[in-house]
Amino acid sequence: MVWVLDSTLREGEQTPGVYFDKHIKLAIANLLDEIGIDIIEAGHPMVTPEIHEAVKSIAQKNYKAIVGAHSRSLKQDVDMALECGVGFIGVFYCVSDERLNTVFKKDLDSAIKQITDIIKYAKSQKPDLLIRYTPEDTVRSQFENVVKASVAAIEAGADIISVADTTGYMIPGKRSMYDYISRLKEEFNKRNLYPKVAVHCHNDRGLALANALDAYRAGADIIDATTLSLGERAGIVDLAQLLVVLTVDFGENRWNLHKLIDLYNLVSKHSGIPIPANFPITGMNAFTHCAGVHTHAASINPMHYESLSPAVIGRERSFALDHMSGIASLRYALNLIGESELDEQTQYDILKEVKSVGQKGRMVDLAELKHIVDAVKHHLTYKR
Ligand code: HCA
Ligand code: CU
Repeated sequence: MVWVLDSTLREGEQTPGVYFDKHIKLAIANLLDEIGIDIIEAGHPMVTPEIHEAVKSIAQKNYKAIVGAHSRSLKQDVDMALECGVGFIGVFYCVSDERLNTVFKKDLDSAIKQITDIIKYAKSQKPDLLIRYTPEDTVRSQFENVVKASVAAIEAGADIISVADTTGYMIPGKRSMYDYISRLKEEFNKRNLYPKVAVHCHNDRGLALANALDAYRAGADIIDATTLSLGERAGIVDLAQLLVVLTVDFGENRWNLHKLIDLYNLVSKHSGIPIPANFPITGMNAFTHCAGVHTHAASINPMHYESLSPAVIGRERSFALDHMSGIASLRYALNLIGESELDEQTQYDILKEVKSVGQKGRMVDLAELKHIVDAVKHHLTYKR
């Protein structure tokens, strides 16, 4: 059973220009909990007093979900996170030679000391706290450094090691997340260490979900995602896509997927980021058939042009009327507006009008279709 960690409120709020008011953060967290998300990463309390306040109020909601905070490997960050009452804390520290030499100006051993001191401290303050250590930019860091820091972190009390593809660098079959996770787990197991392994995949190459599924295949225990794929740059794994694939294709059937649309509408409205019309699962067109050949076959049996049922997330399929439409789509739509009795010539006259509206780059909805039907009927009586 894999856990899903949602980071809409932490990684997602790092999307340029995105800010959620405290009451919106709470509403988002409520929906995440109703969906059945395992861990809600609620924010990095040290960043602003508003985030601090929000993490605290989310942590006090008594959700089924574990509420977590993000934290640098610094005592003041950990103290603030603990003060919020969270059950999970994610500390991160990059251990690549390049970052150590040019940014932190520290050697690996002193970095590891800082990481392990902070983990021991956090654990001593709250023994049942779930602690994740992330060697940021894991996959581009020297593997030996990652292993050394992670092993030390586990021995200091970390429960979860997260493999972060911070820059969306991995490629299935080439720089494989499957291989990376397998090798890392081997290193742990060799030392009789069995931490949970998490994966955090950025989408810079559009491969975040593919890499996350590669990690899952290698036995990752936790997958990070955000609503609408929000996050730094191109964001991370999209939550709805992840949950639907895990449910439909991998039998991980634990989530209330019917709440996803409410979540996406809420997040889209308050982030100012529209849901692209062709976004998988939640986009307006995700279950809309258009070309005549498609609608004809799909109206006989949707499986001809669908490998996912819209019912999985409580949506309905639709058939678009535009310049691509054929008589089958039109008849289907005419049925829906109670106009199934029109003679064939009239139907073709209506189709001609629909196509001419479509050629202007617009779709005809059912309300407009009624007007077209009325106009065509009127024209016929007038002509006779
Ligand atoms: C960040 C970078 C991060 C951290 C992930 C983690 C990443 O914004 O701090 O702490 O698990 O992509 O590496 O999101
Ligand atoms: Cu990230």
